[in-house]
Amino acid sequence: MRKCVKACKSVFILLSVVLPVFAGSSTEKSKEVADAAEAKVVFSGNNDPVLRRAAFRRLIDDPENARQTILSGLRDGDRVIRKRSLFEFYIRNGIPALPELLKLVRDPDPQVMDMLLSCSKDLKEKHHSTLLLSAIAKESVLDSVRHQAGKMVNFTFHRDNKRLKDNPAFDHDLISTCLFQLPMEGWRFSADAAADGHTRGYFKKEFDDSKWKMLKIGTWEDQGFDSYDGIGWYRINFDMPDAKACEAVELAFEAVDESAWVWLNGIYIGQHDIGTSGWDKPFWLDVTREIEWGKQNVLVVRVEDTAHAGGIWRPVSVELLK
Ligand SMILES: [Ca+2]
Repeated sequence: MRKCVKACKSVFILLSVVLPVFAGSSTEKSKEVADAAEAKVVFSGNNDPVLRRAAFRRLIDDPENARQTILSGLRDGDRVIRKRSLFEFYIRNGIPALPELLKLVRDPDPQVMDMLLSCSKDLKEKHHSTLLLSAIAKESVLDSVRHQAGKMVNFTFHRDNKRLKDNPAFDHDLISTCLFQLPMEGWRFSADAAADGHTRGYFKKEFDDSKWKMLKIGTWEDQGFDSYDGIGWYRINFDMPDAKACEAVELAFEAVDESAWVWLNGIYIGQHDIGTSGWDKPFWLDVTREIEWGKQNVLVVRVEDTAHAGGIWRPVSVELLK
């Protein structure tokens, strides 16, 4: 238990910042419950929330009553008691708390969910953390919490994609020759409201997208996803001709509303992630090493839209630089 308390110190520091309410206002502090027997009666039968919280505090300090009080506190009608119970339960049980934590993912109170998200981040076993965050991302009744949890589920893709024109060692003039524009239709698409598609391997070359919807280049609002803000994944296969002489190959995106993360043939290429202002800005990603000449290539784009229209709404091309 001492180990666990130590391990959870960071959570405690965090929670002591976000939880001043439970330290008790001066009014609450003045209402203390003298002994455990009285506290039990108050906790189970009194309607005054201040008195009940005082009784709850008294009981969780009592070794004989702590465990049962915390367990029942996890389902208490008072959100302050639920929140504190969640914290105490996690502090006292560590990873074995996971099954109980999973039962709380549909709690309607934002502060309880903030606490649960904090606990998720602190779980030492990565796959436990992923499990809990995925459950929150899927099941929370609060939109913002679902979104936040989804973002936290191990999304670590980032790459500084250096274009040839920005390489100081390359001092020739480059001419961009559009090799070809990718099809305007026939993109496979899946909304990803839980924002956990990356944990399902949506970016993998061999991923089976045959059940995904078929979308055209254009906003997803115009194609059956009216008012959808969040993550959406696009996949398309395209054939490359046999190798042509060139200095570099780039993917040219005329506009994605509003952020994009890109994989080619299962390899992470780079991102266009400058926030809402990115919705109409063109961007280019070098794929000289990843493109497969004379073969079918698989392009995957994860799009995040936070407001208004969203999606790959302007053409995408493969460009050769000479
Ligand atoms: Ca938008």
